[in-house]
Amino acid sequence: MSNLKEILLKKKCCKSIWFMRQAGRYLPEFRKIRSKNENFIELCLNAELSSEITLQPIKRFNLDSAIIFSDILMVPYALGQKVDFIKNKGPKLEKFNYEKFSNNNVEKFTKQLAPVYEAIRITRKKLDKKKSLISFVGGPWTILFYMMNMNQNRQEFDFLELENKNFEFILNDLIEYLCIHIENQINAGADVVQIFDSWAGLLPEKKLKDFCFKPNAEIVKFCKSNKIPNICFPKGIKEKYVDFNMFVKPDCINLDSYIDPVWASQKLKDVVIQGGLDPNMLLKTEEEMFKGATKYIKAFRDIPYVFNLGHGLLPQTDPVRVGKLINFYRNFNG
Ligand code: 1CP
Repeated sequence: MSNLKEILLKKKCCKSIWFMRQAGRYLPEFRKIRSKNENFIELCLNAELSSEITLQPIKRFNLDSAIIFSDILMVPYALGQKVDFIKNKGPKLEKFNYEKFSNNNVEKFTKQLAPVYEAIRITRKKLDKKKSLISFVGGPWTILFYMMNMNQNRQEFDFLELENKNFEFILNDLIEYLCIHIENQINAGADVVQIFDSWAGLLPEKKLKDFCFKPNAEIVKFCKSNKIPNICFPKGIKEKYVDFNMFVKPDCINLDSYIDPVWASQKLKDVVIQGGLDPNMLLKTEEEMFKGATKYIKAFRDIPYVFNLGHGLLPQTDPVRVGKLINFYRNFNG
């Protein structure tokens, strides 16, 4: 078995499996910790607990990689914007203030996130050397989306506002801070970084290049110049996955559930492919789940592929099912 870092750097064909949101609400051992820690940001800033949560799915399922328990919204938090997680409504950020934002500096930012780096150091010491520890950031557009509170009033948000020149400045500053966060996580002991551009699919086609392709390309360029294995996830951009892959050239690209795996195996070149299986498949019958997984395993039989989902594990997923899917994948010889 090779670890994820090696698979990404050498574009190796080799079995490897982990899940987005593997450290999360479907696990009773996570819910137990969560119930005693009401403030989600504070939980992410508790290095011991963050490390313990990161290792929970590894202990239970012996997955091939661990992903650090944190959140993409720790970056706006570290840039001085208050972040609240409202039950059943998702995250809510304090109104954006440009002056406050531009008063940030690298030292202050890094200091705010010190517990995340400490959690990585603790986890790396405890994690089997053969397994990769994955760090992550949000894509610049996705972070901007939350910083401008577009998630709370999506209907009202006028995409013409994207013409606003200030957005370009903010995006460029964000790219810098995101690269610093990546570098700090790698220096603390993470091996790989995943860039979650979860809201890329909301961008109008004519904005995709400026708000998604170019910012991701800058981050990937930074990663490559520092030999940091990287995974991009431009969720929801449909057939534009092809242009994204050619423009950004990441080491690995994560598919969402709308991308047909056979199409992807023919169209996405010179890249390791990851994920794709619809997390809803884990809520169906076992037979349907295995059939769904088989489609991905077969489509990517001859190219480097990392088994994962098209989005995070859902909170209502039965952990027993997760175990069955892992065994199915590991024992697959068809
Ligand atoms: O108990 C709870 O209520 C907290 C739920 C939770 C968890 C477990 C949130 C709130 N974040 C997380 C952890 C998290 N978030 C991880 C940890 C590692 C792992 O994967 O196991 C990661 C990688 C993220 C990344 C993240 N946060 C993304 C990108 C991936 C995606 O889901 O698209 C996004 C968009 C967020 C924002 C966020 N954090 C939490 C919520 C409810 C949201 C909003 C998501 C949405 O609006 O759908």
